[in-house]
Amino acid sequence: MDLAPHFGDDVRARAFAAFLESHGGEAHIVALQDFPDPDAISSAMAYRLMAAKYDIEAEIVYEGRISHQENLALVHILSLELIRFTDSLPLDRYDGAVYVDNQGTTTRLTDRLVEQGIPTLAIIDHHAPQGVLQPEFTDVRPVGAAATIVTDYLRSGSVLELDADEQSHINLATALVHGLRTETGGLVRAGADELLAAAYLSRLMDPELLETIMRVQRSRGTMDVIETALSNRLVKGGFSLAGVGYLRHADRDAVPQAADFLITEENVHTAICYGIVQGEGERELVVGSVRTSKVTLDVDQFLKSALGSDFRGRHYGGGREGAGGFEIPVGFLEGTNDSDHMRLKWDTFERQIRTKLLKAAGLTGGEED
Ligand SMILES: [Mn+2]
Repeated sequence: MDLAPHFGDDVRARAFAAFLESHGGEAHIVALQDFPDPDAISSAMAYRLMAAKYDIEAEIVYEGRISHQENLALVHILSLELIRFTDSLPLDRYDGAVYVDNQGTTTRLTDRLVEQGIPTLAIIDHHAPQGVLQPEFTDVRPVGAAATIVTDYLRSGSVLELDADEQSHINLATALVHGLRTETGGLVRAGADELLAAAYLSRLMDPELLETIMRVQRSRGTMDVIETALSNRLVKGGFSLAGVGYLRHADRDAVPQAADFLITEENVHTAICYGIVQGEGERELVVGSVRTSKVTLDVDQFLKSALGSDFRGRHYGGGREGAGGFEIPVGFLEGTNDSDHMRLKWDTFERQIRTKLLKAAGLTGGEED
């Protein structure tokens, strides 16, 4: 575990300010992962506000869906402008692309932006280095949240001084605290860097606003997915594996929520939940979420070695400390309504995923039967 502090880095903050200055007056696209979470959303907000200082117009774009009720609340309550990508959005209007809380591997926008020849300007992220894009400015720190990094820029005052009388600054500070909280299990898994960032933001955030964002209940669909995960789970050697079958695109975020719930069981240190999400049109994707409390388990390595990569060498999964996820395209097998065929398809994916995960976990025997 890396114990050196990563918050309070004035050198990086000044480098970020210099980067923005050299791009003054431009239009930037801030590409978020396909299913943006509060860490990504709040960090992108911070980029937008800081960039505005240099007359840079930053638009926050994502291609998937915002499905978690709390995330929707965040967007609505703070009336954030997030753009959902559709083919009618002309990408050539942007001078450059910025990736926040991701390194281009978890957004479908990457390929589109590269194809359009949009230069990769910056990566600000806290996941393990992916090395796919070569940006002009990189700040990848092994901290608990992307919000930690952007808060460090704000703290340094190199770009902009936050003002407690400015509503947009209060909203940003509140959103960043929400990002820090959700990314660290309510600060329970927060490192010193996250706590320093939260302490800095506490002077500006609005607790009532944060409570409003958090006071959102789970949908029926999410409860159903959690119920399925509970009844289907296989507990073995501290691992809890649960396949939940098919789920609607809108319920996609129920998968990490189910994993969050499964890890609360006695003697379980690692919970993995997965299902097949049926997207718009006929797209189908196996999505999975991992949560672990086992400090010696490197989730990123675990998923990469368990699930491997596609023909282009892109890993199906990855992660950070304590959490991770994976996405596997169903590909040629997608798009059928025949119930026998659908059951067979699920059984095949379920068996393959479970076998690979148990093998990587060192729990040989693969299947329970
Ligand atoms: Mn994050």
